[in-house]
Amino acid sequence: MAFKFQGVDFLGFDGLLRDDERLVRDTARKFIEDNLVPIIEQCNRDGRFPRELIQPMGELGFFGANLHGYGCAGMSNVEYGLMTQELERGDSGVRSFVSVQSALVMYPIYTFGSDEQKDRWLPGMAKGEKLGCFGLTEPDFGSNPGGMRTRAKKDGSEYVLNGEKMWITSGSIADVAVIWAKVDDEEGRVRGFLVETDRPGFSAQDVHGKWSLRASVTSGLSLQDVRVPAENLLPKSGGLKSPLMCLNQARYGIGWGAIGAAMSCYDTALQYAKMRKQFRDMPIAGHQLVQEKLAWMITEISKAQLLSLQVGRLKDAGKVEHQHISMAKRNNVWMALECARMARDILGANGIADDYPIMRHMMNLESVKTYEGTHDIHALIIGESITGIAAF
Ligand code: TGC
Ligand code: FAD
Repeated sequence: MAFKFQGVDFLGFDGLLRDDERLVRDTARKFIEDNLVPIIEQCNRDGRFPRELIQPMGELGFFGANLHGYGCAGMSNVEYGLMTQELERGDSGVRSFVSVQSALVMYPIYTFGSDEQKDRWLPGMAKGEKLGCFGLTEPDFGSNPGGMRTRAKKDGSEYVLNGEKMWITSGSIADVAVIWAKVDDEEGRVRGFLVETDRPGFSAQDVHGKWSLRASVTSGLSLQDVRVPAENLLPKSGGLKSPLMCLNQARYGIGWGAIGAAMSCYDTALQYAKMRKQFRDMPIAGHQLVQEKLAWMITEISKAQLLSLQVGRLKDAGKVEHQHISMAKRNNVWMALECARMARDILGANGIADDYPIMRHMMNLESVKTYEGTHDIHALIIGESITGIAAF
């Protein structure tokens, strides 16, 4: 028996938001409540991504939401973050899908692409008619993408791509893959390529047996002598900095998204604790140790909200640094995972059942802690920014 979400605002956070920001948040909240919450537990059981939500999410402007033109909603970064918060309150896998489509595929086309590439892909992607994936990680290179082995070799008016990418969200459902490869003729400089997924030599195999992000498609990609016209190179991409710029966009959304997952766990635990009675016919919410857990959760959620809002305001002002985003991603995902574990504990045995969303969030957050830079890699990014010494 799941509870209806009551909203989480201890410090008057809503008062820090503008009307349009609250409107975006409330629209996304209602969409998730009406469309995802009723089906997500079954999707999770079945290991099924709810594709039926792609079109309505496109109609609401959820894809490429903080980009301008090409049919995108042109939201501010704070609005975009509040939207990802609500998506992840529903499920990290659905937020992942939107993050990849928006931050990891539309953003690089928008930022590094030619006018032709933008015209060809962005309007359809904004509507959800065309889907994308982002291939950076390889079987032997996760935290250290600079070691990648995928190669692109110029051959007349074409590039020939060879390599393997691993753990790629939306890999087998994408129409286009943004593939990061070292270019032989440019002394191994990393550049981005748009690879249509129906090209000969391209294949995607789904990863099965995941205990996390079960409502999200995760695939391995294989590129064997895949030929793309030279116009498929993202012309303004150059160096590892380019994919890392895309990661900043996605990590920013994850920082907010994790707050959503934490809110879902906290709100469930609070409502349960007020209802469940043990000893002296008293709700467990009346026991000091349970209150301490709830107090920890609401404190950490409130701090995370303020952190993400400040990072969002800096981003909207063009003043954000990638280490600020690392702090939000690292702290908020850790905080959400701790909330999930405490909330699970408060629900006792009921906490392990999918009648409640907690265990699903907990399992999802294990992936979120690892992808887009692990918790420890983000500690090293912050460490480098304050010491000037790279310790990777
Ligand atoms: P390093 O030498 O430090 O940097 C290379 C160049 O890039 C610059 N730079 C950045 N620029 C923009 N944003 C950032 N975040 C940047 N970080 C570094 C840097 O200044 C340098 O510029 P230049 O001009 O000197 O060339 O590179 P490194 O090889 O030492 O690696 C640094 C490190 C470890 C931080 C980086 O490789 C890293 O972030 N590793 C983690 C990998 C990762 O996050 N992968 C994510 C894959 S995608 C994914 O997980 C999708 S999940 C689905 C979903 O989002 O829901
Ligand atoms: P590793 O890099 O092998 O790290 C293993 C452990 O070693 C970690 O604890 C890490 O913190 C630690 N470690 C590594 N280096 C250091 C160091 N220098 N100092 C201290 N500790 C270190 N990638 C994509 O490109 N596109 C996607 O769409 C995508 N989607 C994903 C979806 C899911 C569900 C998952 C799980 C992953 C996805 N990824 C994707 C891959 C993800 O980005 C990588 O898993 C992540 O970057 C970590 O790489 P790794 O798994 O190889 O771990």
